[in-house]
Formats: sequence, C-alpha cells, structure tokens
Amino acid sequence: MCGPLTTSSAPGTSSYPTGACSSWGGNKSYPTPTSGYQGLRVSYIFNPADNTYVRTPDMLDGHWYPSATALGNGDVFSVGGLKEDSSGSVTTERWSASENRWLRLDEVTQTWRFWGLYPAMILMQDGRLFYTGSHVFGNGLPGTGASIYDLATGAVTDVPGLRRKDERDESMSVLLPPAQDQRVLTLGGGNNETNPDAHRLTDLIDLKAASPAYTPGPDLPQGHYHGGAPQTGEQGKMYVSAVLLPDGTVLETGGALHNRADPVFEASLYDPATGAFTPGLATDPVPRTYHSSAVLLPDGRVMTVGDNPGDGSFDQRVSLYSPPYLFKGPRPALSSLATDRWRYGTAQRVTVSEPVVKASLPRPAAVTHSSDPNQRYLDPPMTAGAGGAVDLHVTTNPNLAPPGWYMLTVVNAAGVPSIAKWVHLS
Ligand SMILES: [Cu+2]
Repeated sequence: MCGPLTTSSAPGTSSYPTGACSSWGGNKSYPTPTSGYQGLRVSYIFNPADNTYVRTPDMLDGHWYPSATALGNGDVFSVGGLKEDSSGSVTTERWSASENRWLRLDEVTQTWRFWGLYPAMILMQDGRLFYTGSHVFGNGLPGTGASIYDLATGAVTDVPGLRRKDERDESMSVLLPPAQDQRVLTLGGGNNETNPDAHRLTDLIDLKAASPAYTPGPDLPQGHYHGGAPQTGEQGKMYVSAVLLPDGTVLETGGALHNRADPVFEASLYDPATGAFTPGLATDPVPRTYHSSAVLLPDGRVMTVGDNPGDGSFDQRVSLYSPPYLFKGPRPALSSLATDRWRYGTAQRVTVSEPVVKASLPRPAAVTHSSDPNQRYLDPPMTAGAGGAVDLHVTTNPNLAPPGWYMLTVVNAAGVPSIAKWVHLS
C-alpha cells in the first residue's frame, strides 16, 4: 500500500522517503507434506524516487495474506494471515508512522482473534474499523460475519444483515462515494472450498446509523460465460472488482462463477446516488478470476490485470477500460495548483479551464484479491472565484482521508472528469 508512510528517519536505518509505499508479510514458503503456507514477518518501504526497498524492523508475527488499513494518523493496522509456522496469526500489528516501527505487543490493544485471510477492514470516520465480511478462502468468521472493531478498547461488536456470510470469499467491499456518507457496498462472493455457484447478492450498510446493519442492495447484473452462454437464476460472481471512479460512480467488472473457473464477462456501473446498477457496459476481453485486479488510472481510465485459473497459468495481458464519461465531450483541465502539499482543514486554490461542478479525491489503489479497504473518495466542497479559480475545502477529519497521496480531479456539468493531479494530504 502507498501513502501514509511519510516519515523522515527510522532507528538504525537511513531515512524513509516521503510518500513512499510499503509492503509486508507474504509468502515465506509454499506448502510441504508437513506444513501449509508460511507467512513472512519482514516489511519494507519502497521509494519510488530511486526504485529501492528499505527494510524496516520486523513485525511481531509472520502474515501470509494480512489486512492493511491506513489510519487517520498515518499508522497502519494489520491483522490476519498465516504465521511463520502456517497457523493463523491472532496478533494485531500496528505500524507507527511517528516512530517508524511496528509497535510492540504491549503497545497495541489485542483481541487475540484470528481474522482470517485478507479481512477487509475499512476505517470509519470515528476511527473505528468496519470488518465488512469480505475475505479470502472458505467460510466467513463466526457470528454474523461482519463487525465493528474499536481499536482503542479492542471491543468487537457483530453487525447483522450480511447475507450468505459463508459465501463471501473474494467478494468485494467498497466505501461508497462520498466517504463522509459512510456507506459500504459488499458485492458478490463465493467459497473456494464448498465451491457453490457464486451469487449475485449485494448488501449495503450505513455506518452512521446508531446500530449499523446491512440491508439488501440490488442484485449484480448478469453477464455471460466463454462461448456466450448467459448467466441465469441466482448465478453471480466471486473475484469481482469494484473501482471508485472520479465522477463518484463505481465500476464493477470481472469475476467468475466458481473457484478459479468459469469466468463471467460482465461490467456495470453502480451509482451511489440512485442505488442502481447500469448494466451492459463493454466487457473485458480477458478473463479476470483469481489474482485479478482493477485500478483507476490518473487519466480516468481503469486498468485490469491478472488471471490465475485452476490450471496454474497466469494471464499477463493488461486491459484498459475507458468509462462512458470519456465519450461525452471535451475534458476540463486542472491547469494549476497553488501547492500539491495539502493540510487538513485548509482551503486550496486550483485553476480550472472551464466551469466545473465538483472536485474529487480518489485514493490510489492498493488492491489484491478483490480487497482494497483503503479505496475511498472525498469530494471537497468548492467555492468558485474569478478567472477559473476554485477554492477546495479540505476535510478537518483525517479518518475520512488518511494521510497520503490522492488523485485530485474536477468534473464538469456533462460529467466529464479532468486528468488527475497528485496531491499529498497530511
Ligand atoms: Cu492469492
């Protein structure tokens, strides 16, 4: 993941670069006759300026397939995954952005729970975490399969309403635009062990409610399989990708009916304002099942990568998708920024080439296995001035937009977005 690690120096290491990315955990070894996958405890910070990794102090546990959530103060929260001995890690890890190290066991409130593999943990505006129920492999967690996790106390409160919680393997959850609405949509999913037909259920939750609960959303639109046979009945998809677009809609694309098999060719747009899917978008020509991902690019297109079907092959083809807004006329341009270093609670002046109706700040992707708990979208209120000047009012709440880089975009009345400019929030 990228963005929150905007630090200066670490004990015993050289300086860490501003705006760097980090990576941790991963595959220490593949299964043997006597052991399963084993997780690494090492972590690194990547410096895009000189293309190097700097090793940090180790984590407490190994973590194969852990979660990764940026917090409002720039810290990173990580749970789940498999330890060095291939058992499930029950240790909560926290990277301190101010001290450039993983905190010690006694410095982090522990739940001693196993949160599974790639558990999707979304930061709420009050600093708690929402475990959406999206995960990788097998059944969901015991209980309702979704919960709110108070980092300060370690208290975990089950959240009701998620349907088929044991068929949410490689479903995808997104914090819907705009982030301050605090609504999460969870889409599709299956189960790589019991391997039913993946379903087309979506569930919605309003995290601002006094007692948040999932309620049923609209069914995913259906697509077709290789050869053109249409999906029928309750058939849906796992390995689904959902990407927040700069106009505030959500592109939903790719996936498969079964474990690493039966790709589904379908793409739609979900509009959080209307709560409806627009079906029938052009589909990705490449199957996008296990180990596929979709990423918003700064130019407003979406890149999709990867496919790792059951025969063990890996499809290296990259697809580029141009959303409908790129066919609706000329694009506005962001011609200048007063600065690309933004502070919370400030007004930031930008200059635009034509009148615009909104600005957006999508956070860059940090996605794998249909999981990107850091994906979010701010829409800073604007005040238009003379000569194309626009003042954007940056939130005072870092929990709505954790520190790091964002893709500033403006959108005109026709719904056409500009090419993004990078801004760094701290
Ligand atoms: Cu994998």
